[in-house]
Amino acid sequence: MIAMMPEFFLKALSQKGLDTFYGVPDSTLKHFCAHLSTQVSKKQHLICANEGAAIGLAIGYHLATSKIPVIYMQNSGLGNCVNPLLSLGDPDVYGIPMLLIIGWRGEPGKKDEPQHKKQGRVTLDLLKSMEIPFSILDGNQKDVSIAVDTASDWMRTNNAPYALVVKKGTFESVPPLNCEEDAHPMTREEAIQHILETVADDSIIVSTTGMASREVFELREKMGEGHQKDFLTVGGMGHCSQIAMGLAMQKPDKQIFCLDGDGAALMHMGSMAVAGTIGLQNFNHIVLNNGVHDSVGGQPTVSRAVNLTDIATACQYTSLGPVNEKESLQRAIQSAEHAPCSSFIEVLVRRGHRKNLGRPTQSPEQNKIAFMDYVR
Ligand SMILES: Cc1ncc(C[n+]2csc(CCOP(=O)(O)OP(=O)(O)O)c2C)c(N)n1
Repeated sequence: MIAMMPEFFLKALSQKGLDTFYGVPDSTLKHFCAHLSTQVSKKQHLICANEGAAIGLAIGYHLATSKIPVIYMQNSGLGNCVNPLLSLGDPDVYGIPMLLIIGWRGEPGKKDEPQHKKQGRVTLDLLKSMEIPFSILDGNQKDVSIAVDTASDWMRTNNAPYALVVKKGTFESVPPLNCEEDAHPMTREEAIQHILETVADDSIIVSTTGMASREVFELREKMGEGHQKDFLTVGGMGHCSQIAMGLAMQKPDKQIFCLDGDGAALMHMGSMAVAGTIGLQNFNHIVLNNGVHDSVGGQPTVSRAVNLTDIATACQYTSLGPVNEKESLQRAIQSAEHAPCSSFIEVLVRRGHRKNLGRPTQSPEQNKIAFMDYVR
């Protein structure tokens, strides 16, 4: 398959007046996202908390300017925006023209991870049932220009959304994002290793979507341990704290540790308010804050500009951080185990991951069965 330069696509869009972007990053779109971050001003490109929020911002933009916004996402994010698309953007309601750029993970016939299979298989049908017309993009520049023209005409005539579904490998690589380096001593993987080594032996781990869960899996292998104490939240980004809380409510005698990402925690931050106020002595929420969406290309989140620890305190958690090195992390974990209510540890870590990081060799179903056996 030929790949196209992100620059070509950006130009094709801007020739149609499509020059303002909202979205949540995705690995299929990471080269396009990197290009946006360097070529488009901050006023015209915002990385959003979740895909539904991106639709909201896009609607506000259209109301203010009459122009057509662009929203990018991974196909797993479609679920987050079904409601605002159908109950606001749809021509049966307000009729808001907007262009969705959707990275197609799990395309049928292509090898991908279990969490992407069904989502990939139903992506086009999902759009069809939502009555959102679409074109499929690969790196063929001629087809891309035609698709952008078709989308633009359709959105303007019908005042309604149109989608471009982007295949893996569509974009030529561009240099990775050059974020300012920070000096925190631990990587996310090192922090996870310290956590696994410090928590009481019978503790339960619920880890977030992306590299963190892959690291938990590989670390257990390295430590010669089984995987039965870990629930890997391979999909459902942003919901791992609620899975952990659901477990904590039913298993008061076990300490539950949620290993969250900053992007994931921000994605559904309302859950922190519920988890904090409910006050569970065995619920421990750890956010591994690297300031970026490391798993899909390192695009920045706003987590270093807000104070997650203060937010947690305001949500009634016992906050035991922030910490950024082994000893203070270990001390915080020990205090968390004795805290009378929900506890929160923000761990500031360096961005990045091992290049040879593998993927779980157990299926999600095997993970679930072993985990449920253990929890019982
Ligand atoms: C709803 C949804 N949107 C987007 C994605 C793609 N995605 C997978 S991991 C990830 C980044 C997670 O960032 P963070 O929680 O900060 O963890 P990090 O990768 O930095 O460890 C994204 C955006 C997804 N899986 N689900």
